[in-house]
Amino acid sequence: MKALKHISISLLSALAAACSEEIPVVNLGIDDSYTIERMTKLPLQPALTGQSYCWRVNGEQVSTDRNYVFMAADEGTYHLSFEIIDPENPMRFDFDVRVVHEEVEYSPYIAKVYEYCPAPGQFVNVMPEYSDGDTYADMVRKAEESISGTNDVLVSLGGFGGYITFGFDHTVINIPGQKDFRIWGNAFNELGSTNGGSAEPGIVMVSLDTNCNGLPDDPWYELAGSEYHNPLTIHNYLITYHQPNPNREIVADRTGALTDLYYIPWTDSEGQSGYIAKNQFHSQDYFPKWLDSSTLTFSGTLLPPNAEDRSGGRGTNFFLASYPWGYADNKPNDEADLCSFDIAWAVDPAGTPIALPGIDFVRVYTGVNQYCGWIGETSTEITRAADLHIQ
Ligand SMILES: [Ca+2]
Ligand SMILES: [Ca+2]
Ligand SMILES: [Ca+2]
Repeated sequence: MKALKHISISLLSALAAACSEEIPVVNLGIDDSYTIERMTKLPLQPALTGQSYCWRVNGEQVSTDRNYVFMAADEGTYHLSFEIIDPENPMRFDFDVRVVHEEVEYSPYIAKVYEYCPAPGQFVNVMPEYSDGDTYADMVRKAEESISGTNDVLVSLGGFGGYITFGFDHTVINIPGQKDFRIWGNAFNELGSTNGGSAEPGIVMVSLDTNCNGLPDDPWYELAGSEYHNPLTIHNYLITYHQPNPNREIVADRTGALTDLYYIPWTDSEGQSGYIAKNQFHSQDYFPKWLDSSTLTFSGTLLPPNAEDRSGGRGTNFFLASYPWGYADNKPNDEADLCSFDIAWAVDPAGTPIALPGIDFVRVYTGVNQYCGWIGETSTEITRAADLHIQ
């Protein structure tokens, strides 16, 4: 009995010794192979550390960070390698990722609206419509009903800074050398013009769900459009709108088109101040009614004014010129290429281009702070967006 027990223990020890030669003591935390659907993220987080790192896909270096998120637009098998460069413990690990077609077909159009935060404006509380008792969540849902799929209902972002954040049912892959997604608005060219008439340019920002939690809480990057380096463009601009003062004197302009000139006051980071007036065409409240704060602050890149008063200063005929490229609600929808965006235009807050493999979230905000007489404040509108890589 005693001898038998001794033999068993020796056998176990021998087995354990044999196993330890084949299985590494510390697990790298990366599998030998993966299968994922196209246009989804595979977060790879090795458990081992070293001096520096190198990730390769099919032999081409793609990252030197410790963690890497793999994604691909095309189906097929991809050969990945991860290398730890270290004088003490260097290592290299090769593995395959099989990218397959999605089980449930993707939609190219907006699947979800995450945020709807318009600045005050003449179409706020109307597009989408606010009903008594609506909460912020109700307004986000209404915005989503307006612009998701092919619903094509205008959502207004109000004056400068007002924004909307949306996403798709998959990750939009940044295909090199190609535009990646398109946004529809309601810009149009004045008869006989090819460069605008009613262009209300909105800045477009993108974000990758780096922490893979499904929420837009990751770094944001501006897509640098044609005016990004224009010396008249103001970066890190900030504006604060104030609730109307109930004791203000109601003053109309001499045409009667503007019924309340000193309706919503604003102040900005340039030391300027002004008002969003109320006009006779839109008599509802212009400050978002689901908010109970007394002020509303937005920041971002301020584009130079694009409006020209062609009525000789009477404020009755404004021409809103379109910028060459890179803005939403800036070119007519039938100019598909100029309504489309390349993720490769992304820059970090210092203006340095950043290479994003793909994006999960898009944010659009009104990019000008401009008041145009009887047509009111300039506000970006959108109706739809699509991933150009899903046919
Ligand atoms: Ca691209
Ligand atoms: Ca996130
Ligand atoms: Ca518009």
